[in-house]
Amino acid sequence: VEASIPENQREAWRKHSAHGFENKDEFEKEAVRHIETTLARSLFNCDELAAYSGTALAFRDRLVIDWNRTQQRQTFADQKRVYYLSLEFLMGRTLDNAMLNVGLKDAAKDGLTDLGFRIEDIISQEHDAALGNGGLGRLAACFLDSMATLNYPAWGYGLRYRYGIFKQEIMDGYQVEIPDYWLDFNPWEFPRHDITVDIQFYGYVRKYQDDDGKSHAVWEGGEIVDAVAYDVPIPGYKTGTTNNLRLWSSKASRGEFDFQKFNSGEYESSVADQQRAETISAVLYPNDNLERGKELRLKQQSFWCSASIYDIVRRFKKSKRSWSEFTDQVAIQLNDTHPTLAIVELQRVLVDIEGLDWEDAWKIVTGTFSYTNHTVLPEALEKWSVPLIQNLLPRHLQIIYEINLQFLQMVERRFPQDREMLRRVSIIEESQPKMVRMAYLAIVGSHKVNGVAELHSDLIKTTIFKDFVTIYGPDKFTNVTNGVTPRRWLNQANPRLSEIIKAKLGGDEFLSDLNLLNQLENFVDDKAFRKEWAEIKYANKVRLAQFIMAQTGVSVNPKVMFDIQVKRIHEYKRQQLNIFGVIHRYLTIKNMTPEERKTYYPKVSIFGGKSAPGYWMAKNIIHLVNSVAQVVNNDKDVGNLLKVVFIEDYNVSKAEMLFPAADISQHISCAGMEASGTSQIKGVLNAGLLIGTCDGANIEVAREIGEDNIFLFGTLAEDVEDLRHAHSYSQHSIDGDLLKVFDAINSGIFGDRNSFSAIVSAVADHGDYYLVSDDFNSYIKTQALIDEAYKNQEDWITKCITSVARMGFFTSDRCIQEYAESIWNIEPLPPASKA
Ligand code: HBZ
Repeated sequence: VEASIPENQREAWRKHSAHGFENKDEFEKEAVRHIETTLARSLFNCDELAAYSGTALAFRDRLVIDWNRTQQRQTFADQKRVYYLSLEFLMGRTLDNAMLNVGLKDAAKDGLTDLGFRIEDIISQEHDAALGNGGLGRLAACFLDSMATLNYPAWGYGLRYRYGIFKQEIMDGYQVEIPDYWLDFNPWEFPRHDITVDIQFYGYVRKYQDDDGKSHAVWEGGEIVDAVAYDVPIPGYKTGTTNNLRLWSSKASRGEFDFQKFNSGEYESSVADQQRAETISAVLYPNDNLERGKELRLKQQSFWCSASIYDIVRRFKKSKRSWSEFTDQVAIQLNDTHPTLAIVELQRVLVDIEGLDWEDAWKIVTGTFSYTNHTVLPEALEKWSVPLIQNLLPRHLQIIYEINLQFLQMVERRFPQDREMLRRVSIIEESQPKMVRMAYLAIVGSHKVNGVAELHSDLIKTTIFKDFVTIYGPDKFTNVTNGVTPRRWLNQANPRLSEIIKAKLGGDEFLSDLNLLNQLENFVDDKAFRKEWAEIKYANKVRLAQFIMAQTGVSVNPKVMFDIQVKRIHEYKRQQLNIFGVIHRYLTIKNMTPEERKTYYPKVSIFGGKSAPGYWMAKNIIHLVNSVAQVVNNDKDVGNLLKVVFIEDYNVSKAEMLFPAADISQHISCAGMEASGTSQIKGVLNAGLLIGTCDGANIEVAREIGEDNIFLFGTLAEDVEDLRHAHSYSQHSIDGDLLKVFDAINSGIFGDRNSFSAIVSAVADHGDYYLVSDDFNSYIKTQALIDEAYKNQEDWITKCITSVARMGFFTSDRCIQEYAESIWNIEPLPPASKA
C-alpha cells in the first residue's frame, strides 16, 4: 500500500498516521479531546449526551483506522466482492457493538467511571438507527455483522432515510405515530460529497442505427437528481475487517437548481424543486408485508438501484478487466424484490452504455444476481403498474418487455403446448392496467432464489413459484434458514449470561463459533452454574420490571412468569390469539374463589410492536390489548395473578432488554404464513422457552433443541387450505371458551363493544382467515402445560440450558457461510496482521 507514496514523503506519513487508543488512559484522553474540541463543550458541564458523543467519536476513530485498512486491502486484493442490496437496515445502536467488536469495552467502562459516568447510562443515550420495519431489515443488519466477522469482502447498499420507522406513542390506548428524525448527531456516518451520481427520471427513449446498422437506444430528457454517498463502518468481531455500508441520500442536482429562476425572484419555485429531489430519501415506508404501488416508493427503489449499480460498475471498471470477468468479481444479493430494478439497470448499463450484445449482457446479469424471498403473502408481493414505470423509467420498461419476450420464447420452446403456462409465468400480468410482477422478474434475472426457512423454501416451490421450478428445475431454488448475530443478541443484550458461558467454556470463542455452545450440556447438572443462571434471568426481569414501572406505572412482580410477544403487529402473527388467551385467563381468575386463586399461576403478559399506520385492524388489536390491560391491572380480584403490559415503541434496543427477561416468548403465526421469524431465536438464545406454531423456523428450532423443550401447538400448514375452505362453506363451530371471550368483549367490560367488533367478527363472521378459532383450544391447553411446567423450576432451567446449548445452528455466521459457498462463490480475505 505504501508503495504508492513517494519515497521521500513516506516517513512523514508513517510517523503521523493515526492508530487510535489501546487502553483506558488513551481512551480518556481521546474522549476528553473530542468533548472539548470536536464538540466545543466545556468540561465543567459535560452531561451524559456529551459524554456519549465523546465516547462515540473516540471509538469512531478506532473503527475508521480498521475501515481504511480493510478497504485498501480489499482494493489491492481485487477478489470477488458481494453487494447486499436492501431497502432496510435496522441497525439499532452502534456504540456498544463497536466497543465489543473492537474489544475495548472494559477500557471504556473504566475510563468513563474515572470521568464520573456509568457506561450503561452512556450507552443508552444513543438513538436507534431504525432504517427498517422488522425482521427483513434486522436480518440485513445481522448479515452485515456476520460478513465482517467472517472477513468477507462485502458491502451493503441502502437508502439514507432522513426519517426512520416512526416512533410509537400510546395515547388513550391507541397507537400514535411520531416522526423519527434521527440525524441530529450521528457520528457513525461519513458523507462522501465527492461520490455523487446523477440519477435520471422521466424523459423518453430515442432509437437510432449506427453506421454498421446496429440499433441503439438513448434515454433522454426528464430530470436529474443527485445521489450522494454516506458511508457507515461495519466492524467485525475480533478481526481487523471493517466493511462498508453505503447509504444514498437524494439531493437536487447541481444543474437542477435553477439560478435563472432564483435570480429573477422565483425563489419559492426554485427551492420547491430542490425539496422535491430531497423527498426521495426522506422517509422509510412503514409497511411490512404490504405493497401499495406509490410512485415515490418506485422512485426510491430506482434511485437506489441506479446509484448502487453505477458504483459497482465503476469499481469493476477500475480493475481494467474484461466484461466476461464480471461475475468472477461481483455477486449481488437482492433482499426481497425491492431492489429488482437493479437487474434491469445493469442490463441497461451493459447494453446501452457499454455497448455489449444483449445475450452477453444477460449472461453477466443472471450470473451476478440472486434473490431472497421473505414472504408468500399475496398482498406483499410487489407489482408495479406498467403506466407508472413507462412514465418514470421509459427505457427500463422496454428492457423489462425484452427480458419477458426472451423468457417466454424460451418457455414456449420447452413447453410448446402450454399457453396457460405462458400466461401464468409472464413477467407482465395482463390486467387493467398491466402490472410488472417483480418476483418473477427477480427469478428470471437471478441464478439462485432462496427462502428463509425450510418450510418456507418448500412452500414457495410448491405454490407461488411452482411453474418456475418446472421451467428451471429444482436446483435454482434453495434454502438458507435465517439466523441472528450472537454478538448483539447474546453478548451485548445479555452480558451476564454471556459471562458465565465464557467462564464455563473457558473463553469467548463461542461468540464466533456458536456450535461450541453445545458444551454447555455438560454443565446442566452443575448446581452453582444453575443457580447463577437463574439469578441472571431474575436480574434481567428486575431490570425490565423497573422499566415497566417507569414507563407505564404498572407494578409487576419479577418472581412470576414473564410471557412476551414482541414483533410487528399483524393479523397473521396473531396477537389477537394471544389477547383472547389473556382474556380467557382473566375470566378464569374472575370465576375462582379466593381460595382457588391462592394456588393459581401468576403471570405477566407483555406485548409490544408497531402497526403500519394505515393498517386499521392491527391498530384495533393494539387498542384492545391496552383496554384489556387497563381493566385487568386495576381489578382487585386479580391482584398480582395477571398483569398485562404493552411496551410502547418496540425497537431493537428494547428487544435487547426484553428477550433476556422473557421466561417464554410467543411465535404463534398461522401456519405457512411466517416465512421464518427470527425473534424466536433471540428468545431461546437468551434462556427463554417458546410457545409456537409449526411455522417458519420454529420447526427447525424444535428439531435442534428437541421437541421436549418447546411448546408447539396448532394447525399444520398442509391443513390450512382445507380449513379455510370449510369455514367458507359451513358456519364453522367456535370453541366454547372462545365464545365466552367474545361475550366478554361484546358485553363492553373492556370499553365500548363497537370498538372491537371488527376483531371479533373477523373470526366469528368473516371466515376466520387466520384460523384463530381452529387453534384457540390447543393454544389454551398448551398455555396450561406451560403454567404447570413453570412450577417445576428445576426442570424449567434444565430445558433452558439444554436449549441454549443446542442453538448453534441459528447464528447468522452459518447463514453467511451458506450464502458465500452455495450462492455467491466468494472467499474471505482475512486482515494482514491480526488473525
Ligand atoms: O422477514 C420478514 C418475514 O415476515 C419474517 O418471517 C422473516 O423472518 C424476516 C427475515 O427473513 N419480512 C419482513 O420483515 N418484511 C418487511 O419488513 C417488509 C418491508 C417492506 C415491504 C415488504 C415487507 O415492502
